[in-house]
Amino acid sequence: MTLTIALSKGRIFEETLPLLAAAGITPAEDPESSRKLIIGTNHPDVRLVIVRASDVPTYVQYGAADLGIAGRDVLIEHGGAGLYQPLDLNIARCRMMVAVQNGFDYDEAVKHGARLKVATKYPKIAREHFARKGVHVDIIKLYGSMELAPLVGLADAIVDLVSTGNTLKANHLSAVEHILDISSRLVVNQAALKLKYATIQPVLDAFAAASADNRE
Ligand code: PRT
Ligand code: MG
Repeated sequence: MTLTIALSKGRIFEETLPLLAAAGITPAEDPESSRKLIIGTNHPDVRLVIVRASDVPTYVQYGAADLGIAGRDVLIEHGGAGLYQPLDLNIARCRMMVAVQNGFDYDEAVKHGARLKVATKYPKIAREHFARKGVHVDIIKLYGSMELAPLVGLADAIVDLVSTGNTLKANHLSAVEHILDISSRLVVNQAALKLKYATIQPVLDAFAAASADNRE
């Protein structure tokens, strides 16, 4: 029975390689240099499909992939329908933060009760965060480079992922609130888990054992 695993290029692929190795799976090609979207492995029955990070839950939800790896950010925005999420892999870790331009008085803006303009790729997370705080916001949906928005007057604040903090710093922004800790999780199609249990379970076990090393 063929097992299809959905992964995104870049940090998730890089950090998943050791987990795949622990399960005895070696990709036949490097997606960074290959233009192929379907990549075989040393296992005749295991293939990887390379998709946008935010598309991974969708491929798994509809069963086009049996397994996938996606950030908690992506999973919250997707909603998680049809997905079993058995394992936090503790890879691609970062924090979801609120950030503003240096010198912008965020506490005052929030206290003042005026509507805050918030630019983000994560409207659901942002909306829920400000609703919990009782702050009125206008959410401006962007698809990338949120850091630019406050610099050109598109927004008062951004909700974005931060890992080293270098991108904020380089753009004269500061983090003012920590919303969530983010890491990537294994997601499994619920029907595939039943139908392909014998193939999937050993992969789950290998990933669980290998990812235990990622815990602090
Ligand atoms: O890049 P693309 O638009 O195709 O998709 P993507 O950005 O969703 O994919 P990718 O591969 O960049 O990220 C995949 C997952 O990695 C995300 O869903 C997160 O769960 C996780 N992750 C971990 C991060 C980061 N760290 C991260 N630092 N995703 C994005 N960033 C970006 C952040 O948005 C900001 O622009 O890196 C910048 C900040 O980094 P620092 O180190 O300067 O703070
Ligand atoms: Mg990216």
